[in-house]
Amino acid sequence: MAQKNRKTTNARRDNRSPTLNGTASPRRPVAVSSSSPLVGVIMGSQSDWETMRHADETLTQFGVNHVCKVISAHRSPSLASEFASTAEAKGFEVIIGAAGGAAHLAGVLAAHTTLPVLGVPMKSDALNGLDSLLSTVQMPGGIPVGTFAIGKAGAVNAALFAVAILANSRSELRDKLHKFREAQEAKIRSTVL
Ligand code: RP5
Repeated sequence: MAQKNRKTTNARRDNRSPTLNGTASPRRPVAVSSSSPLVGVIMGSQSDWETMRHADETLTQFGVNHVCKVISAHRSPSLASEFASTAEAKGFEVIIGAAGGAAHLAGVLAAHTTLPVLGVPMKSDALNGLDSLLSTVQMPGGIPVGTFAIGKAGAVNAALFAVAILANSRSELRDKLHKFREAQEAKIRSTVL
């Protein structure tokens, strides 16, 4: 089952997540065989949870064991370094880093690990997330961060991308991804205005 730090878990308003066909259902146990979390969903502040809960819900929908944590590259730099530098040894395979404003979190995490790091820029008050996007995407050559869209779409897609990475070596996840796409298309085809 997905593990959460207490603070983030307490922030959850709704423990129901969308299913592959888009309807709500109660949270269910993860199905992907792994006793330790495979994906770390790291965000710079508790205030990012309202956006990043969509990554959490998407990973839960696919049954991927993951953790959600608040770690700030600026306010808790040694924690960021410690998490990223020990993640591979702990069995993590993908890290999602989400931050807003001077959004250096994903880049800092990537600097401390060779695991794939996916960056999600938060929509900021001052510049609507353009600051977050540029801070996340403009990495120097040699330290890659796969950067996604600002806000909810980025949170969902980072999670789906993490699933796609994991699916390279897990056929049950590949099947789920195919079903997800089929359900998505069926929903569009059946839409009547
Ligand atoms: C970033 O600063 C966080 O990722 C968040 O998006 C932004 C604002 O943080 P708070 O002031 O709301 O804690 O580090």
